[in-house]
Amino acid sequence: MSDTAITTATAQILMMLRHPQTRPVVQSFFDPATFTASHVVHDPATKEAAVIDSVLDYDAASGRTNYTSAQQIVDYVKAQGLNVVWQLETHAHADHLSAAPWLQEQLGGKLGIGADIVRVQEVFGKIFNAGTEFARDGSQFNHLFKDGEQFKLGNLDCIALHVPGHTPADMAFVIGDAAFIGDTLFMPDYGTARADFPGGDARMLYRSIRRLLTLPPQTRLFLCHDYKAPGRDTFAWETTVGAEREHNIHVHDGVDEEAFVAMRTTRDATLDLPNLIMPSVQVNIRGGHMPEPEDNGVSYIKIPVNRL
Ligand SMILES: N[C@@H](CCC(=O)N[C@@H](CS)C(=O)NCC(=O)O)C(=O)O
Ligand SMILES: [Fe+2]
Repeated sequence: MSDTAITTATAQILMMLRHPQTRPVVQSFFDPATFTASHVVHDPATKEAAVIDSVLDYDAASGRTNYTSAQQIVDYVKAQGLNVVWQLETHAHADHLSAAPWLQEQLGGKLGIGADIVRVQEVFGKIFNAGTEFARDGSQFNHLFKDGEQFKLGNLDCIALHVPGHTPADMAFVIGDAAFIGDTLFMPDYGTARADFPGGDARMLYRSIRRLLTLPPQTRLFLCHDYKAPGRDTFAWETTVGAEREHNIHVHDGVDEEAFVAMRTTRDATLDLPNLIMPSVQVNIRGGHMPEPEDNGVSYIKIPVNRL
């Protein structure tokens, strides 16, 4: 992983902090069914916006989708008069379906994800025994981000960082002084993401997290999930680098790699798989599209028996 990318992100954030009027505006939407926080971030000067980690509601018993959560994003974007230029995924989520294709129809924006999604497609393509019609080249997305790639949101400087560990393809998107870090760190009192999904790696996760924690301490961090830590009554999805370095129960300053890996591996062995892992993975590796309909016009979600 390149340290130049982090140095560039740090310099950009420091510049942003000197000019607070150029700080992005962030509105988050929390889905209590999957504990997912989606974010809409925009440049107040130009109204260019990105939607990050949207949720398509899915009822597992009936196999039915609906757009209640995604509609809240559409309503907000329209009320604010925003111009959506990106639909970003921090990773191929294993716990909720992405609403990106539907949101693209409603609002526009290019669909972007980390370049290593091809590795995730390879792993899950095998697990779900997908046919040759399932391309494992990331072509379901409009843009594949590389580590250290710079881009703009209106006047705001942005940089994409590869932060693997939870999955091989996780990205963090630094937009002005705000970093959307997906499933790496959670709130300081809850800790970190699991690293036991196929292709996950606790050691890699530790290194990605330590890399994120070299961003300036004031950097605003926006998380993808919150499960409420014991003793906390409300959901929360925003913190700072400084707060994580001081208080994160799994990786505060001073916790070394071996201690983290031992803790994460032990904890992961106790966790059930997410309720929606089967539909989520099959849909999200296809850029949020359902598997190809069969000859009766219906799409089916598979369940591999005794495999995961
Ligand atoms: N009960 C939740 C669990 C979801 C889950 O496993 N979340 C992942 C992120 S996709 C995680 O990292 N959890 C960390 C942990 O609980 O330690 C569900 O069924 O959706
Ligand atoms: Fe996740």
